[in-house]
Amino acid sequence: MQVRFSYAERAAYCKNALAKKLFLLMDGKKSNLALSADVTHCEDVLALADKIGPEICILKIHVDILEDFDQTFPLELRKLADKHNFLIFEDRKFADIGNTVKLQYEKGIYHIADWADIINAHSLPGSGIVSGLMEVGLKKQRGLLLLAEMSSANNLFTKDYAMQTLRMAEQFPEFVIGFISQQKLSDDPGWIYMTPGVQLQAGTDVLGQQYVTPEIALVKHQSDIIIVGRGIIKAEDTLAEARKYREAGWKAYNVNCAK
Ligand code: S5P
Repeated sequence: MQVRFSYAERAAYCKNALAKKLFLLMDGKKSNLALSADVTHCEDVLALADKIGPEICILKIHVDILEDFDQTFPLELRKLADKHNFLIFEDRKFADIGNTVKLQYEKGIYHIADWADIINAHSLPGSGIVSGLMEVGLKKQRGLLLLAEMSSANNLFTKDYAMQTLRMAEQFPEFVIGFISQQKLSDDPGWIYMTPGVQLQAGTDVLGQQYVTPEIALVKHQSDIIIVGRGIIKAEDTLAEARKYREAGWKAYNVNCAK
């Protein structure tokens, strides 16, 4: 089995300050769990953030599914992120030309750049998408993930697309922190891989989502962070369930970690 550097060691390879911070946060907090808080009211996101916050390294949201978004929401979320020491990831999946994504990131109702530590984007439109987002995010010390693969059935991603996405990321190491992917893509220890489509039992949902277990994602596929949504938020006891995922994630990380 391939031995890997610890998260703490990998911090030294990051060219982006936020990526470094995330690796050290994961190491210090002993968590490689990201919660996907896919609920549609602000108070429900905030309640999850307060309850599950101590267990996670990242809280991921879709701000555009909130029915009652107002400008106090990001401020409240930031307070909880500081209180519990996690990063905020807006799963916006930008996918347009550089000039448009720049506006979508900075302007509109949400002002995503003002509060999201991490955002993600498709590489499909070409490197202008990264340049556009970087014009806004770099000075605010934000980080970008590129989608190299997706978890959904019958998706159009290919191995070649993932490799070209990696090549694109390599052009912007000061802003791109890693990938949304199902597996590790490169031997450079500075990239962070986040894998969605994770539940304690492998399976599918009725709309084509495909789940692997934390062990498959982190040991077999050498990813770094498990992103878990309904596996936790639909549980009767969300905190107890989050703890199970956190434990499973940390145990899986330690299987092939060098330290
Ligand atoms: O390939 C992907 C990429 C993402 S970011 N597959 C995904 O499922 N996601 C997101 O992860 C998706 O938008 C959702 O917010 C979360 C998975 O949620 P779950 O409830 O299926 O765990």
